[in-house]
Amino acid sequence: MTDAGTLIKTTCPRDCYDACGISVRVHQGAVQKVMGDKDHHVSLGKLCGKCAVAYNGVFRDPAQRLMTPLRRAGKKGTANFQPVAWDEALAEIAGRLKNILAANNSHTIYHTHYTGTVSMLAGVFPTRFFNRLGATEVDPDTVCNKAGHVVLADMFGTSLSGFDPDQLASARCLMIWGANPSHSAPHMHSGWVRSAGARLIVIDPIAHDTAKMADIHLQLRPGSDAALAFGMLHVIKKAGQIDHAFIERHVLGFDGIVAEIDAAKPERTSALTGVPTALIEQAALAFAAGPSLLWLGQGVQRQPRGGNAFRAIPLLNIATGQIGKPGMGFCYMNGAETRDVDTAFLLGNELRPEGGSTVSHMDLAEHLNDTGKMKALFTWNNNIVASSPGSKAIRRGLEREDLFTVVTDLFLTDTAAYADYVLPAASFLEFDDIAFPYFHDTVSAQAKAVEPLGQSLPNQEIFRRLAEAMGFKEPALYESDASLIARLLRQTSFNGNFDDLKAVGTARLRTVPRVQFEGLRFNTPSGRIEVRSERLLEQGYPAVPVAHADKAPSGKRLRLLSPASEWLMNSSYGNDERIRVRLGSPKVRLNKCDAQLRNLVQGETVALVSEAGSIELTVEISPDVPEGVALAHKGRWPRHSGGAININVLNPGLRTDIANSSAVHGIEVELIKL
Ligand SMILES: Nc1nc2c(c(=O)[nH]1)N[C@H]1C(S)=C(S)[C@@H](COP(=O)(O)OP(=O)(O)OC[C@H]3O[C@@H](n4cnc5c(=O)[nH]c(N)nc54)[C@H](O)[C@@H]3O)O[C@H]1N2
Ligand SMILES: Nc1nc2c(c(=O)[nH]1)N[C@H]1C(S)=C(S)[C@@H](COP(=O)(O)OP(=O)(O)OC[C@H]3O[C@@H](n4cnc5c(=O)[nH]c(N)nc54)[C@H](O)[C@@H]3O)O[C@H]1N2
Ligand SMILES: [Mo]
Repeated sequence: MTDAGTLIKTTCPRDCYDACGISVRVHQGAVQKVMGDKDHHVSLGKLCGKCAVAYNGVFRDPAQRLMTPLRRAGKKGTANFQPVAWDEALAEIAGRLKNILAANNSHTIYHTHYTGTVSMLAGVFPTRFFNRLGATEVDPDTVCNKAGHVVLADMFGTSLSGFDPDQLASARCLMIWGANPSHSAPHMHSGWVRSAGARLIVIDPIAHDTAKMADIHLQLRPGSDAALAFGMLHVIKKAGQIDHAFIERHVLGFDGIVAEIDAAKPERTSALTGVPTALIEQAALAFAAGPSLLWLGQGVQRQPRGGNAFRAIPLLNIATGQIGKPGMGFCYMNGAETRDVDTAFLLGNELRPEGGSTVSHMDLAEHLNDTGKMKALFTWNNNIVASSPGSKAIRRGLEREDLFTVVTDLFLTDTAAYADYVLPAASFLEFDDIAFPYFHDTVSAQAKAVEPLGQSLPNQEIFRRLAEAMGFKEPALYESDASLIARLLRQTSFNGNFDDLKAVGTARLRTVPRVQFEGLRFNTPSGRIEVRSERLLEQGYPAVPVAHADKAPSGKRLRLLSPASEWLMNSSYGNDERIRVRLGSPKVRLNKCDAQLRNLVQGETVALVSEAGSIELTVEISPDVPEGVALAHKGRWPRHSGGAININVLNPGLRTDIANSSAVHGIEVELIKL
């Protein structure tokens, strides 16, 4: 207790590497302030700018939050709703769903969900309900990082067991490839990245703030990563730094790439990537000298050949034997498995009928517009009008009068505006949950600080009640929060119950940093790292990675990159007034040569046009953006962006070579002076 109230420790459950510890000051049942937890090893008492604003702004604002269930009372998309009681809303929704089930059409019920919240219960438990329904799932990872997951799992047996960040103390080089921690992991950027004195190499088309503090920044052309990786392997081979003994024992199919490595001479690599030969050599030798850590970003695999790029980049660890020892390894993401936790029980896959289907987010717009395929749509933890490709076609589909749509969210998003029913979700400050951060191997409590605002309910409770309204009998649909939390926590090495975890907020589960792939056992068919993949070959892909670089855009087109914004969390916070002031008008950032070529000046409005649509943005000339690239960060709310559209109006649903996943950073645009 302090004078001003009680402090409650909890955890930020946004889709972010940092997973900050939070301290909530509560007085007389109301939140007074949401702050960083000073005891937390990442947040160290400070939230990032966007969360500090939004958690003390829109997240607690009854005028912005959904307070009751809503039923549509006007044309779809006009956000004309009437409040309705929970029981009534759930009974009516259940009635509509039962009609579909009675006609044996459960697969025409679709649901989309993603990482609006990444806590375990609110993020995963509702899938039990949809599995029981037999609904078609829009595969969540396809809008984000699936290509990377599929490729790493194929090669190493898992994509979810990366280096332990605490290994940085033993490393002499940290290479960040296609991630922008200064936006997407702000505490890692300001703390961890430079904390141990390791040499920093950043590989990114944009000179973002993390790249600016690097010792070496390789500012390559978008989509040229595989060529760059092979060019670096060439340098490493020439310097005699290939670890043949490691390859002999632990790698399958390395022979298959040797000719490609030999051909990837520095001059050729430089021509393909735009990176000067001297920098390629410096970076390659610094990495090979080791011990080195490689952070594989999600941005780099969001490219048309992102799967191939993700097969090529970790070859640097493989070729130099930098796996399975302290200070070495790569990290895409650390799943709960690095804490020995199996979260699969949360999904309820056993409830799913034989042959239950999934589709990619890249096909969502098409399915939405097909009256035979989709008859009902549920969207939870996901704002498809803002975040998914083909936003114009998505809106057209959502306008269908015959489509039954239910959205659950904290806010009346652009997507929710189309719903037949909107169900108000409680925020993370309002219920207990557990989080497994995807960078550090910790376990964190999300602790209820206050009662849910208005009539809002946690996701898990919404879907329990809907299961009841459906008359479903399976006990798994009704498992309590306490039971789910206990089953997760029990699997970890944390010594205590949920109350004990709440007392500390976040528990660090080891005293000695974990070594990635310790013992060098790989869960692949051969038990080795599989550079050559029979499975991918069977699916029609090259057996081994190739030194590919995308062609530069033709004519006067530019490559559009739309990565994470500093002030938004995907589309979350886009409705917070103070955030909107910080964002200003929607911008496109350009190199001055590209601006001059098009006769454009700072501050003028320009139309960006792709095959999918067009959008008007304000020009900002920036030395951080290389020639040939247009940079416009993701996540604005269409409704608050002038023309009621955001950058995804330009996205035709471009997909990766492998895994049918988003290649949103591969879009080409023309700039038209207005
Ligand atoms: N152009 C472009 N588009 C992109 C990307 C890109 O790089 N460029 N990146 C893609 C990526 S990586 C991702 S992950 C997707 C993310 O896209 P989305 O999944 O849409 O992500 P968010 O906007 O963070 O969250 C969605 C919604 O969840 C809601 N929410 C938060 N907590 C809860 C809760 O407890 N319950 C419920 N019911 N709702 C909640 C939020 O209010 C928000 O409206 O966007 C993709 N879109
Ligand atoms: N502030 C904030 N933080 C976030 C999010 C957010 O929206 N805002 N989103 C969260 C989510 S869902 C995710 S998935 C992560 C994503 O976070 P990151 O892994 O950092 O991914 P992105 O933001 O998509 O892009 C990162 C970088 O990839 C670069 N890039 C694009 N194309 C290429 C290429 O061809 N080669 C190389 N080498 N680099 C390329 C971009 O220039 C960008 O700087 O961030 C999470 N954190
Ligand atoms: Mo993502």
